[in-house]
Amino acid sequence: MSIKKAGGFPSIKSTVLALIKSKRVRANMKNLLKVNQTDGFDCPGCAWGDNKSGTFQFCENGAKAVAWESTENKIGADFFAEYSVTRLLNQSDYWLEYQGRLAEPLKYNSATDHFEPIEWQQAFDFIADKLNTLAPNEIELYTSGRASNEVAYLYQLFGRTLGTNNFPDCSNMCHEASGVALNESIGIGKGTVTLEDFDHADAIFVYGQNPGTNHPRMMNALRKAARNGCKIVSFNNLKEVALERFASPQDPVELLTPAATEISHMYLTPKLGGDMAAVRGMVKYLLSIDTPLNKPFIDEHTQGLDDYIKVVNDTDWEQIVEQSGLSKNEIQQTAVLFASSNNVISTWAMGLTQHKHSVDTIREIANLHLLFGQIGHKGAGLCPVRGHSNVQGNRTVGINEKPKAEFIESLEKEFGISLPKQSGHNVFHALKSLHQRQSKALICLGGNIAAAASDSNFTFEAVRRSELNVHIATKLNRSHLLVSKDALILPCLGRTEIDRQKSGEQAITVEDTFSMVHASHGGTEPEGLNVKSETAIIANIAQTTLGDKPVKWTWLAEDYGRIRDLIAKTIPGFDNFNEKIKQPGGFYLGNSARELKWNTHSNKANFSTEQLPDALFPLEVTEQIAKQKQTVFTLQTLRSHDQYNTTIYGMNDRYRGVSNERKVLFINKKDAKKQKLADGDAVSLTSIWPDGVERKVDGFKIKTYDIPKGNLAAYYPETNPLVPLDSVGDKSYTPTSKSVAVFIEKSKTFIATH
Ligand SMILES: Nc1nc2c(c(=O)[nH]1)N[C@H]1C(S)=C(S)[C@@H](COP(=O)(O)OP(=O)(O)OC[C@H]3O[C@@H](n4cnc5c(=O)[nH]c(N)nc54)[C@H](O)[C@@H]3O)O[C@H]1N2
Ligand SMILES: Nc1nc2c(c(=O)[nH]1)N[C@H]1C(S)=C(S)[C@@H](COP(=O)(O)OP(=O)(O)OC[C@H]3O[C@@H](n4cnc5c(=O)[nH]c(N)nc54)[C@H](O)[C@@H]3O)O[C@H]1N2
Ligand SMILES: [Mo]
Repeated sequence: MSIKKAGGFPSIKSTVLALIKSKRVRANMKNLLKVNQTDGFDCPGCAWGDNKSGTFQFCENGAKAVAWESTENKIGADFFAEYSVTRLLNQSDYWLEYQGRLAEPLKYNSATDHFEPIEWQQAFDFIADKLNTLAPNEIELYTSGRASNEVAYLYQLFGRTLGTNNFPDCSNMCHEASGVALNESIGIGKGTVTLEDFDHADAIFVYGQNPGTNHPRMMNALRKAARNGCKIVSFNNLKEVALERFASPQDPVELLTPAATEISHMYLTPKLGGDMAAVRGMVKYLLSIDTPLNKPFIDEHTQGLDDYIKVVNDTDWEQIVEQSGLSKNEIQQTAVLFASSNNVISTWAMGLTQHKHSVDTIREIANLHLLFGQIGHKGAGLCPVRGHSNVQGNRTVGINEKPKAEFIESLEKEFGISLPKQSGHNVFHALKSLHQRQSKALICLGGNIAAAASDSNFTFEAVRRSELNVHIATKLNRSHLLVSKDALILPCLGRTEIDRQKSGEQAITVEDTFSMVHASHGGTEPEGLNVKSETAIIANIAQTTLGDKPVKWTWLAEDYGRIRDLIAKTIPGFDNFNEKIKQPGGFYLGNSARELKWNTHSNKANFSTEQLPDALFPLEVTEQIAKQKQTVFTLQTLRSHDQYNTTIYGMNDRYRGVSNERKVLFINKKDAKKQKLADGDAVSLTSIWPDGVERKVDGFKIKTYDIPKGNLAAYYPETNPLVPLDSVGDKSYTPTSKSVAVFIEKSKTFIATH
């Protein structure tokens, strides 16, 4: 069935179903009313901002996240006595998390192959003893972007005091390319706009992003803008229904009738990886018709224009059209719209960041903004829309394998110790190092590194080879089960729960996509759970490992305000931190580029001057593709409507018309016909990479779809076995999850798909 609009009544229905599934309808109704409210908690869903207006501030997918965390189901000693690790490994990701909240600390017993309960202090002693036998560079400290500022700050201080900058984090697989690109172009790795700017834009360009599913609250901003006459231009490889027509669940007419708001004024479907060519084409056209550039802005604030213009002139239209997959006419129309608008915002997400040439693509968008001075004024700017709810805050407070020298100096001054300055490991280097057994301990502050990272066979083995694995988590997942020797699971409080420490109830803080920092207080009791807060867990591990060096860790965790005082002393922008979070809505951290201050080497905003890439893939892969007998496609791996990254809430992808299925392969009708495939046929996918390793997944069902010829789409994490670990973005090391070279074959045997 084709879906005509996103949002509307089915969203409400799906919200209610999620509450029922949690078996705590009443408590979670209460929870939902507290989401993103001044006295409530920050939605554990995405990092979109909110205006704390007093009306509903949650969306269908935020409700799923809340209900998933705040479930009645629990797993503890009995569950783990029943299931061996080997048995659990045979279960799906969905099944593992669905069993419920992790209810007590556990340690793996390799003799019995079961996790068994352990006392908290024994767990801390065990971890400390092991860490104290290792060299600092043998320890990997992973973070997923849900951790609060307070725990993230303690965590980085702990790692650095141990002597390492090995902080692989989910950003490495996510918006790393945005950070690298924006730092080089405008001197700060964050977006320059605020939520309010969306009310003042007269054009919004949305690249490679599916907000209807992944940032549903962004749909409210887009809907409002569209209704006010703002022109929205979507660049997306797929026709995502929410970007076409959206019905607000808060508007009675749109809720109950077929009415909806048309979101996109123009909708372009470039080929995978074709956005840089599209934007280059826009600039080329505008230069060719002598469009007046913003000369005063360019002269005062930028450098490198002449070289950029030369590169643009040297790029020919043939290459632009071929690589973008768009017509010259489409490109010209969007260009005119950009240049004729007073205030333009560009937003993007994984469709831009997970390619080989992602950094150059994002810099090309920055170039376009610089040409017209579309940055640093109301309603204009660059907006990478972040994923995890506090992934941006984690970076701000020091989760970074390549810390800036000033930050390390500031910590050294405050704590009177010497800290490591050389770069540590990102996810790519951490997995390589674990695989080579050079790293020996993996501590995970949340997340699911094994399922989230690419090249599943290699990655699973890398995690399994670690001598010590420590997972601080709310729900059981695959990473916890990849054990050989010593492994511990330390269960923690979730965002929705009350966090009591010695000084009383605690608030944590988070930073959204718009650099707004605010407090979050959980509201429900963690009934029947022997859990600790993440902050308390990290403080105890640090205290047991390091003693009071350089701080009394557990004393800090008795009152999170003490941690915030340290953040205020060592990180710019946080003065009076404890006072400022009392303001409703929190406070704005500021953004240098928005103020037209450029923290780059040149002290100016820099035009980038890169050629278009010769191909989406490295030369060796391109050569191999040329020799291939089968037709080679480019596959993107993406999210369904019923998942949060590796957490699978259900088997439907409502907006794309998929139900009860996750192993689906979206393919153009003509491509399917050529391959003699029909809807429902089962196929295998094999990726192409020049290392002789077979990377294959099987049992994916064909679904013909509106997608450019030569491109495919399928869900992650099921497709992660196909993404070679070495296939990463230039300068960013982000896995190229949106461009994998693959060929398809009919499945030889019937395979049950879930
Ligand atoms: N409910 C829910 N919310 C989430 C998440 C979740 O899993 N579930 N994940 C969170 C996280 S960590 C993140 S990073 C974000 C992710 O948010 P998104 O980036 O929206 O996530 P994806 O599903 O990867 O979608 C990528 C989109 O880009 C398009 N695309 C892919 N390749 C290209 C390309 O080359 N060019 C163009 N123009 N388009 C392309 C795809 O068709 C798709 O619409 O969402 C966050 N919010
Ligand atoms: N092929 C492919 N791979 C991708 C992507 C893609 O688009 N395609 N996207 C990438 C992106 S953008 C990202 S961000 C990464 C995500 O990588 P991760 O952040 O590592 O993965 P998540 O699935 O978000 O982590 C889910 C787990 O977090 C734990 N958890 C949930 N809430 C809490 C909490 O409050 N505290 C703690 N301590 N633990 C909690 C639960 O145990 C749950 O199982 O995946 C990346 N991988
Ligand atoms: Mo992400």
